Amino acid sequence: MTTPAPVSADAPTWPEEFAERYRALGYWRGETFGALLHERAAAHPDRIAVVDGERRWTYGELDRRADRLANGFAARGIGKGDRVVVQLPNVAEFFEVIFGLFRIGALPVFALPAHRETEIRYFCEFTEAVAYVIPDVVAGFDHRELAAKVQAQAPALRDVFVAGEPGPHTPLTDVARDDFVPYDEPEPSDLAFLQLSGGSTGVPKLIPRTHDDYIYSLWGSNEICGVDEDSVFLVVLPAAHNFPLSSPGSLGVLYAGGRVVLCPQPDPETAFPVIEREGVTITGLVPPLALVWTEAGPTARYDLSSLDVLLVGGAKFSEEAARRVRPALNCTLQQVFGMAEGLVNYTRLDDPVETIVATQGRPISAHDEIRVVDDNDQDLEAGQTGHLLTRGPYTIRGYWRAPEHNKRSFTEDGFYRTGDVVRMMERGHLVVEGRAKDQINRGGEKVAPEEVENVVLGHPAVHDVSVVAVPDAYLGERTCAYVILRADAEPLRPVAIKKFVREHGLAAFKVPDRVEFVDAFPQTGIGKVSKKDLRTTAAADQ
Ligand code: OOB
Repeated sequence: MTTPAPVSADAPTWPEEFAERYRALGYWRGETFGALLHERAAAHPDRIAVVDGERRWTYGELDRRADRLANGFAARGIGKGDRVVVQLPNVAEFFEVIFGLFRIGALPVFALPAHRETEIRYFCEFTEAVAYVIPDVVAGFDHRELAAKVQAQAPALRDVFVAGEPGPHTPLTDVARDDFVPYDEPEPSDLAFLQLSGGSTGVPKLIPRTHDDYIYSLWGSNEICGVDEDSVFLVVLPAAHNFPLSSPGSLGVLYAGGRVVLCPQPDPETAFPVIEREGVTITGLVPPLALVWTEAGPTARYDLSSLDVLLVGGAKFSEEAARRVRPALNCTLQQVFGMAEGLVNYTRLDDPVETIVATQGRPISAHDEIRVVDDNDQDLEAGQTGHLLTRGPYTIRGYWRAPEHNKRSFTEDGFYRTGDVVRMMERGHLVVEGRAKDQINRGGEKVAPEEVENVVLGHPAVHDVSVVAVPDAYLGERTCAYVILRADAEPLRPVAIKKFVREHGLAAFKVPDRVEFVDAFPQTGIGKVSKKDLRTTAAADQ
């Protein structure tokens, strides 16, 4: 039995003996994000770091921009440990903002572009964020209006910074300043940011990652994915998500001194010309997009020959689809099975084809501890299917400010209960067989049924609701809400429920794809709603 992780006010962390071990092994190198950008910029100031359309920032320029924002943030009283919600699309400003915050030890909270009022208000209130960084208008949605609404409700939120036309808020360009403003620098063992969990409960959980642990996952990934200073990485998925950020992602590529190219939209019509123009060598996609790309590849009018490695993950990639990648795009497929809580598995570039197409890879680290257990936490024999538990040098020991939830999500000796059901092959590769957590994986976008149910229950005509996954050929899963109306309610059309959820301010990917009205739910032996039976009905009724 190991000593329990020390519990800080905000989150449990690694017990000292583990921290010492990870340092002694050379995994935790004592680096911080702020300092490493300085070093890269000093070593190769003129090399291109970030490309966004016509904008090309060298390492020197990115470093100067991050410095100027760090000064500006500090001048506005933002400091070490303060939370700042960052919700930017795939634009260059994303990098100057996060490195500016890293430098002063303030913690970006990585919201996704799809998040709306409900999620953003929760992030701002729960983290007591002091600032919120937004674009102006994206795809017709005005983030400045959303920010104004949220600011009226979140007392700690002093500043809204806008990359673009500021409206009533502060333009990011006004924040930057050349004169040095003193600030406290973070330690490598300090928190660097808060990521979001896909979640299986009513509200998303926040994932506290340190400089030490995250940087290890970056260079560990770089070695496995063949990333070096010649790599050109295309950010296709939302930049703030853990997969395009760190597996090996934009931050891995910046660590290696390579080039990050931002893609505004993920479709082949947008991405393929960028691949040709910028000589992109590596990128990462969720399975539905990988399907679209492999269909478009053979007849593409663009030269995709620079593309070496295509990472696919976030949800299960079918073996059938995986086999199509090389013939269609003439590159090596690398499956990635990761989670923002930590553990990331990759198939290796030199694995046999059968391993690449039929498994979801093996862990980054020899010190990622993997257990596959039954319902009673008993270890299973190799090759048997069970619950995946993990502990290691870049897997968190607890969510941020969630002590009750942590008791359920972690074992006493610090293993994270992933909620994934897996089988381990010889040589340690994992096959994802399913999921035990109540979460819907909509093409890599995670939906917590409980969160959607809570919103639908607020509709005046609704008596009860249960949200389940329906299998889908394209997204893997879609959502279906079974609704029981109140006895005295007028009949409703499905669209009324969808509209209600959207207007409540949930991200569009959480709006139920299907709504079915029923008189009662199937029940389990002890009278609980049987989601299993609902899933079977939903799948049969398609
Ligand atoms: C990535 O991170 P999250 O935090 O959005 O979601 C994690 C969950 C996993 O627990 C698993 O349920 C599912 O997403 N998942 C996969 C998968 N990759 C992720 N399920 C089956 N096959 C796969 N290849 O999704 C994420 C983080 C870093 C790298 C890649 C993905």
